[in-house]
Amino acid sequence: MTEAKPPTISGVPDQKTKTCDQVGFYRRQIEGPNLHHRALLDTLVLTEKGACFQLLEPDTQTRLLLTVSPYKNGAVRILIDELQPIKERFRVPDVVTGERQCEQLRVERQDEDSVTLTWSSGCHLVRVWHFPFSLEILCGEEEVVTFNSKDKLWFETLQDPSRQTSCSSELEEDQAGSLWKETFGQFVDIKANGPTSIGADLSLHGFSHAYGLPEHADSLKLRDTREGEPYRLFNLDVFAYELYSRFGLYGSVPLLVAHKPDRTLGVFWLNASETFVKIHYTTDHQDGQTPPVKMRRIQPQTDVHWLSESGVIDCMVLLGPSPQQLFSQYAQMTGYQALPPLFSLGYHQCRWNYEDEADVRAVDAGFEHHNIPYDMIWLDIEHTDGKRYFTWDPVRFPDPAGLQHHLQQKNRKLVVISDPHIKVDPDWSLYCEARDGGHFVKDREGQIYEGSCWSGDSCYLDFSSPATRAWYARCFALDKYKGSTPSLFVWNDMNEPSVFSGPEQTMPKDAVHSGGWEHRELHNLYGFQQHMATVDGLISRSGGSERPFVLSRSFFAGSQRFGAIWTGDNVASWEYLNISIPMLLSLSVAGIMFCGADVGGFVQDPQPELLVRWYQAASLQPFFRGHSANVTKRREPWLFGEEVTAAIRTAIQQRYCLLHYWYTLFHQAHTSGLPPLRPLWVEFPKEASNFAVDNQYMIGGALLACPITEPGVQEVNVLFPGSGEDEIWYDVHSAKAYKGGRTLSLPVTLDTVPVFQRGGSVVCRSAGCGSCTAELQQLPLCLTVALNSCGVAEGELYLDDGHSFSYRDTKAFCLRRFNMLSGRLLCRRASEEGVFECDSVIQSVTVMGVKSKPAAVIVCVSDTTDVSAEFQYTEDCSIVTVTNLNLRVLMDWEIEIV
Ligand code: NBV
Repeated sequence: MTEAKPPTISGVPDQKTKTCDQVGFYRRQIEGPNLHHRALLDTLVLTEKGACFQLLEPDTQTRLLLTVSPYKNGAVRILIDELQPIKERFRVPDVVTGERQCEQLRVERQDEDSVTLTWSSGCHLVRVWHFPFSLEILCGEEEVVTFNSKDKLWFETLQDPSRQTSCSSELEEDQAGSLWKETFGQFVDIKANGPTSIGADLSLHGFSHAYGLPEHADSLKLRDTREGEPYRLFNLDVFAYELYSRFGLYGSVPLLVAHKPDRTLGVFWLNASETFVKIHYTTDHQDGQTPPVKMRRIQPQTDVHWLSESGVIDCMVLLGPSPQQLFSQYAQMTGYQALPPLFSLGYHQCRWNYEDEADVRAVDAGFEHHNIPYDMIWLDIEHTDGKRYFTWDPVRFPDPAGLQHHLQQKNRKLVVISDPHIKVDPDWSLYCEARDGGHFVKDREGQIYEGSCWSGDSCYLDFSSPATRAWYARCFALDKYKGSTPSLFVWNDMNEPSVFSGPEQTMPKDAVHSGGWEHRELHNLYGFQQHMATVDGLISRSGGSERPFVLSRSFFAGSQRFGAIWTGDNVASWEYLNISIPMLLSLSVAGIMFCGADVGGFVQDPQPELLVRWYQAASLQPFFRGHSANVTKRREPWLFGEEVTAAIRTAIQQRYCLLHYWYTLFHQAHTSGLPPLRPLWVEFPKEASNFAVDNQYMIGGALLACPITEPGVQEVNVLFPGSGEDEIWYDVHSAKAYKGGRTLSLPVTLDTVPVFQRGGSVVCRSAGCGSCTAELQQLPLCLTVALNSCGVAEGELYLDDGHSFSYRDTKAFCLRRFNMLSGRLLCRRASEEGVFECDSVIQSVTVMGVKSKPAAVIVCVSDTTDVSAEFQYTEDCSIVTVTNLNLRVLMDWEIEIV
């Protein structure tokens, strides 16, 4: 039996992952001959799916079929496959949702050099050049994107394996990379289909900022990769990952978002095999040559070169032009963010491991005792019987249902880990069921693949199979999962998948999945599909009525539909706290919006100051969980003395007070695709000075967060975006107003987290924080109205039961809008839809930016007579606070400041 230990746990990353030049297909494409494709324009056919034509590469006589499909939502899909493959090539399933409606294409011009196609009443054009082949997308007069502008199109066609013998001796170890067999250390990868790689380049005209492509521990703005490694998208378990690196981490989203003042653009490369992305920013014609007329384009330019190991070229260009439209186009393609249950937006307390039931109860009591709100407590792998997921250690957790009831009485929940590796144990019914049901991945010989992980020798569930997913989902049924109750939720870890005995600590690429597909085809989809199955399981166990909560470490494009993800095994250091911000912003830009980093750092012990700063930062991020490794010291918030406890308590309490705002932002994400966490350029798209900022961000459209991520800080530089004349920012604690368009150095203490509310917004908070979200839902609300320079402000509040699907099934929700204009604040319905009964009341309204003391404040509730309200005016910060209101959120009312 293999010992269940990962290859390193020392905190020092070791060199077991590949660099790009250790990857055969990458070398082949980079070092390979230049191929010059021709578009055979006379093969053009227009169908309801778009325009199809053939491409020919004369040297290799490769014939490809290109389909270009403009969609009604402003996306253009470029799909290239072999014209006549000897067998089907892999196409990524389950990611792109729903049927797309294609625009009707018309030929506008055609000659022997090019054909110009148009749609959308002539506003958009696609021009295809015969030789060298390139495809330009134009919006009006503006050339936005050119596909194959650098002639990097690469397509290794499937070959008859019988050719393998003749080729292997000459080519096996040569410079061009191994075609049928590749070795890495002691690992041998046998390629049943030989070389299958693909690649293409796109030039993005006028752009000099690109983002997205998670997951990497690096800056928000993607770097020019001419120096160093390209960005690698290959899901791996990397303990204590290296910082400022382009090596792949746990998840991948092949979406690159480029932004310039008048356009946001996306390139979505739908491929789940190992992928590299090279980025090259050009500011002007650096080679000093004047380009030919056909090539005369706006500078700067961003060239993006995608290289993947297999599959087809499936590339979607999302044309924006606004950031909002881009996010909506991407969400229409890959799905909207799931609306999380409200409790999952609260604070989560985790540790590897809480030892036993008594330990969990004691930690739970600690939160009560120290008056710190929280919603969910987590159990790691040791809660199981010998790392058999879906079981409980009989000694440490003899009464798991009793434990869940205990927590549930206080409206708190338990989360347990469920990894994808299944212990080889013929005496365990779950293993036998999976084996007999054909639910495990096979090796290249057709035997069940065995690797080692926490449970020792293990098999890996084949989540690519719908039957396996259905079987796995059923494992979460309350009657099947002994000791589970409806208040138990799930965490999928190690799902890259992590295989201690595998190459790069993952599954060999020649392992075989259902349908005979090699693992190489779908590697980056493994965690996504486990997440998908787990979510189905939780939904089904409630008969479809309750929203699930599942955290996954691995992810792919579309994982936002399932739940939350976190950034894995970070380290308790200031650098990791610092990098968590760009990492979460990159995830958010790429649609993975419910994301967070382990508070305090998973590996090693944080100093108290770091722990406090981490709590403060994470309380302003979507998924908020404290977690620590087994070998670290215990770090529940009350273990570091009263000053630290108080600071952590304040951070968590403030998070709870703001939860209605977060929940409203998640409703917005769920319906519009806009992420709750936004880089500054999303809200201030015209201000180039903020395009590379990644230590500050917006929470929704109203709050500017500047977490402190350095030790001993007494002053912090805050960039206030917006134009100085019009933009006003109010400190959320002191109400002090600052003008936009400048950077100021502001004093801070250990208790300070600089957060500012944008003039023009209305934010809803709760009057208290409660001990968990269920209590919070009972509390009255307070509005903070931040006036802009015209005395105007607006905001929304979304409410529903916080846990079920009735918001969707019976429209049991309400969306209210608050509008302040000419001294009158109106509360009205923001959506025609929605019938939700609730007693929530607005208890107080604070208006910031009121220049002089009002004579009176009058409240008018529909159909009743006006009454004067109690108010205070604070002159030095120009605030009016109206108290004792008790205005029902569901009613229409007005408050007039006279
Ligand atoms: O299950 C143990 C840990 C878990 O606590 C952590 O959050 C995961 O990222 N898990 C990784 C496995 C081992 C890490 C060394």
